[in-house]
Amino acid sequence: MFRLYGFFTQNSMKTLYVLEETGCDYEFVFVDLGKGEQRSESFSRLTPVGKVPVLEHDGDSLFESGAICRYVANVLDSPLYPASKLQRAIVDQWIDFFTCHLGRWLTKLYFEAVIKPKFSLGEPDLDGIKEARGYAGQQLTMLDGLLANSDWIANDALSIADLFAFAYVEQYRMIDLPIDGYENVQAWFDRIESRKSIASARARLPQ
Ligand SMILES: N[C@@H](CCC(=O)N[C@@H](CS)C(=O)NCC(=O)O)C(=O)O
Repeated sequence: MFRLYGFFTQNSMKTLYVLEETGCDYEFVFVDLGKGEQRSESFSRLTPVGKVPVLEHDGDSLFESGAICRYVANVLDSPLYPASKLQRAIVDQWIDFFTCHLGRWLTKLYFEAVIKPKFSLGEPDLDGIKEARGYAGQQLTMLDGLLANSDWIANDALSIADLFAFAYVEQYRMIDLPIDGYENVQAWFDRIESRKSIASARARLPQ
């Protein structure tokens, strides 16, 4: 059985969404970053980097949300990570894109709007916020164009790339960046959010 260690932020949510979507059996352990639980001795034994998410499986442990999502889908032979080499590379390309670009900017905005005030981490970085809003807007426009031609991000099928991207885009509600102006992104977002897996994953978090 899988055991996932995570928090309520985007990197953990990606992995929770993938686990739920596969329908597999797994245990979720909430690691409270606000209490510094990621620095505990027991957690440090699982990962050298002191960050969530971490997946334990068959006595081994893995960190990095992308590696975890791919591993889970791979082990379960899930169509969320297609077997075709090209289709797989297309899923990977979008995962990398979201990590390095749109997800990066949305996460910067989330950090400034939610994490900094919640954990008293200092004054807002106004230049950084302006830059992140600019790039996020450009990339949401690109994504809107892509989703005009397909319901899903890669290969015309739901994949880990959609769940990965969804975990970044859902931050829009907390960062004052409405997505209703991006009609196709909004429709894609609603399509994913209405899946049972999303509600089940969210229900795993402490309420
Ligand atoms: N690239 C990593 C990022 C992991 C990460 O930054 N996790 C944050 C929460 S979203 C964390 O554990 N922070 C706690 C810390 O750095 O002490 C991934 O995708 O898993």
